[in-house]
Amino acid sequence: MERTPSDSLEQLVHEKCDKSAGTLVAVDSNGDGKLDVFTVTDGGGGRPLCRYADLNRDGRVDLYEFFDSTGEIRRREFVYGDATEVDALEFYSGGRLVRRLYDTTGRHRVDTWDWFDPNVPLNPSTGRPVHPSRRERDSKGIGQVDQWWTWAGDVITVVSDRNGDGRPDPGTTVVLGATERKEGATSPGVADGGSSGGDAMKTGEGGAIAIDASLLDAGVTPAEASAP
Ligand SMILES: [Ca+2]
Ligand SMILES: [Ca+2]
Ligand SMILES: [Ca+2]
Repeated sequence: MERTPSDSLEQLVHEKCDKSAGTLVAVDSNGDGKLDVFTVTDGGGGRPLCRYADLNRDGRVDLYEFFDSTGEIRRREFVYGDATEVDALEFYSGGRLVRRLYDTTGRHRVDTWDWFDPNVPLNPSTGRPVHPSRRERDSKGIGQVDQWWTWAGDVITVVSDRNGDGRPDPGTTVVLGATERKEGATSPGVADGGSSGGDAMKTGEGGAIAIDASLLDAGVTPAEASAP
């Protein structure tokens, strides 16, 4: 289960979006007089190659998008806060999100790996999966996976490695479910793509396992910059 930096897929490495590859088209998407969405096209047919944008208008690029030969999205990189490093990296297949790497703690290494099932319906308003189908986490940031999350509908089961051998241990199962939510619990939406953190988790017989509920949603903010 250990992840090694030699596996390039597992690194949060920025891919170049360079205007020398084609023609740069800049747009002021919000009309404030400042250009904020920059698209590199192939120059010939105008097919987009990549795009970068400053979504929160702080003068720093926070989103990069890359397109395949058919013009579908194939990769997104997210840069949060004041960081210059990539915080999250998404991979798409046929325009659908299939895989995500996430540095949730700012350690500049992946600590959360998400897989998305292409058969799960998308959220119609965002066009994104409502949740991953599977997740592994290195919750301690020590380079070893110690949590395994699986989704069945919006019920999430998390098992953990408590003794450090890299395998889930009996008695660590935590179920984060829809049931208490339907009965009027405190964290609506948390398990199905909402953005709130909260405490919807039910601790199983194991107890004392730190599950970061803020990670329950499909995660990274979708790109307003999908506009041209
Ligand atoms: Ca602008
Ligand atoms: Ca920004
Ligand atoms: Ca174990």
